[in-house]
Amino acid sequence: MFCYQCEQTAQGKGCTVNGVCGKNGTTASLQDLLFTVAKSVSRCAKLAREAGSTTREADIFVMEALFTTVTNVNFDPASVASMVAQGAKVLEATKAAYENTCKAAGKDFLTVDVALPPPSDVESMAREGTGFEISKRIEAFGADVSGLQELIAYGLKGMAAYAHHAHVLGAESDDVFAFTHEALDFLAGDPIDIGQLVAMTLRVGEVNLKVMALLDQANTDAYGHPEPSQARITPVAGNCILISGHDLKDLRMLLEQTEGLGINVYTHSEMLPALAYPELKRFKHLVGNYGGAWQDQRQEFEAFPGAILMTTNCLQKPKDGYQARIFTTGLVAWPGVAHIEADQNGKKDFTLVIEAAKAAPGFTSDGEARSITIGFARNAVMNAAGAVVDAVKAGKIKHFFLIGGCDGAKPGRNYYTDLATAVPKDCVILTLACGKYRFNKLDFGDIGGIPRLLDCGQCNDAYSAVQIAVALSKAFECGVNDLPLSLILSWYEQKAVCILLSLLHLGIQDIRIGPSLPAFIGPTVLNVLVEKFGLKPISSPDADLKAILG
Ligand code: SF4
Ligand code: SF3
Repeated sequence: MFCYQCEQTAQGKGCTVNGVCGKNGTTASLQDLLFTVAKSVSRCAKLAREAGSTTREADIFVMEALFTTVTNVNFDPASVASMVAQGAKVLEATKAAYENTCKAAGKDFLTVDVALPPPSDVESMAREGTGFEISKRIEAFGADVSGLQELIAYGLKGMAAYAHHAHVLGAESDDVFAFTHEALDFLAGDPIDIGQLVAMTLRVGEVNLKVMALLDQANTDAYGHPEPSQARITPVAGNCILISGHDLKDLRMLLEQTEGLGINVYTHSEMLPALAYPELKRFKHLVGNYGGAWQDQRQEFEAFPGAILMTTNCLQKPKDGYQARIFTTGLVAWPGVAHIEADQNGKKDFTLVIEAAKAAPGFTSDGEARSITIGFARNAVMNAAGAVVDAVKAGKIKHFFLIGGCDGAKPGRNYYTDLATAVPKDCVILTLACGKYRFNKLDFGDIGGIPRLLDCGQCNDAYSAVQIAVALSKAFECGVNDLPLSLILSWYEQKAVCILLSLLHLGIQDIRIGPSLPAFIGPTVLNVLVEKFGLKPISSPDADLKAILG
């Protein structure tokens, strides 16, 4: 296997034996095969669309296939292999749709040169997948070209995850499906021109911004605008379910099915922002948040005295102590862990989760009541915009820091806590995604009633942060790059990649990223990012603060 798509890749170079994340060689090869099948499906879908055919099956398959290969989503070889088999059928059907549409119109059609993986067992498929290892393209094209190809691929994977979150809420964009096919078709052609590759990279960022807007709209239409809220972070006595991941619809279904049963529901990691949505927080048995970011789950889940539901990334290898009471749903899977499927209408039956919660001891007593303030997505911040602008004009707020992104296990990630705590008292910190768990339980105080720490939400709520920045730039009649605003981001997986591409597409300069630079970025590409966008690796909190504030 060879995989270097996430920040924790072995020795900062690539996982070659087993993934640091827990992905084994078989699953890695199957994911390489799945990605290759997705490229082939998109190749046909693009042609079929150009010929005038619809490609619904291909649209959904490609989105799900890409999301499946995101870090910490699907570790189950059988599940990935069944998607490959499904992809082979979709490929055949899409190819036929293209040819039949052309024939019906009396037009010539191209013979699409895409290999159909033969129906076979998991091991044979995995062997076939080794032929599509990224290392082969690094050998063929060099670090810069293959790295840019992968940057596009990872951006598309992250974007597919967000598109899928919107899709389950009924929000879709045909333009997004069309672009995904176009970009995968581009990759299938093994492009080597650096200029074309960079241009496509920025287009991924552009389209991803649309996807995040779509998801923002879908979430707020379904559950209302997040509002500043107190989220309890200590336990309440009673049986309990912990729900993790990004999928708010799963949470809503779980809340409906557990209402009145005497089971308390807690959010975990990226589900924390759910506690600020009016249509979710109105459920009284959604009592609060338990635990922190994903990489602490093996200790936290073991200690949690109830059932656990993983709706999306980030999943780690379950420990024996909770393997029987953890459940996956959606595209998340781990071999041997019970998986809750949706029916044809997207409805899920969480009876297994509820039974496991009843069988577990639950919390025997209330913890000391403690809470944190969340819910500063765009609407809430816009409502306070007048006060914020006045505070800046009066010199009470000197600078804004966006400190957010994905978390991970590396020791260098203490930088983000150290930076947040070292930010001067006359500065406001915006945060989002699971990286905030490093510091979101600390008391940052307020500036004239404006909290110094504003939690915008999940990683996809980077869209909210962008809207806030745009609103501030309008209020101050300047460009976003001229605002007293600095972005210091942490990255881990491919959702962070697509968000970074969206920020670059918007022309945002001088972003600092860490804890380390992606292994897939070659030296020439890094130079482009540094020269064109002023992208910088993080250094030390003191040095970075000095450089930012002067
Ligand atoms: Fe390694 Fe990350 Fe790939 Fe997992 S996803 S195999 S940790 S590079
Ligand atoms: Fe975190 Fe996985 Fe990325 Fe949604 S939960 S930000 S790492």
